Amino acid sequence: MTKESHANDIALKPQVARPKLPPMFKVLLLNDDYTPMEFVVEVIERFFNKSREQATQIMLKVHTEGVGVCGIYPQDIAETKMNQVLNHANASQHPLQCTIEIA
Ligand code: TYC
Repeated sequence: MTKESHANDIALKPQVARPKLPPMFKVLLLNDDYTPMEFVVEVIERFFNKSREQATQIMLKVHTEGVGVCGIYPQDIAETKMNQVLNHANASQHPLQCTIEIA
């Protein structure tokens, strides 16, 4: 048997196609005592593409429980959305806080 044919006899483990998914990040809103509810609902509608009804539910969850998830995205998109929320809140002089956390 030649060296080449022997090399070809080594059994290879059947490879399964497992396309690697990117790590996902939750974008969280935090409650505070000053940001108007209406402003928070508009933020969730605008930056997280939620309906008025969905945005209201998320806002109320944050208001009552202290924190709520607005969406889950790959890291670069999650960071962009967090920064958009923080820039808009700062420009509007509201103390609304937004953060990201690995899902
Ligand atoms: N707690 C605020 C109020 O009573 C409303 C609010 C909800 C603020 C969600 C921030 O992420 C927040 N006006």
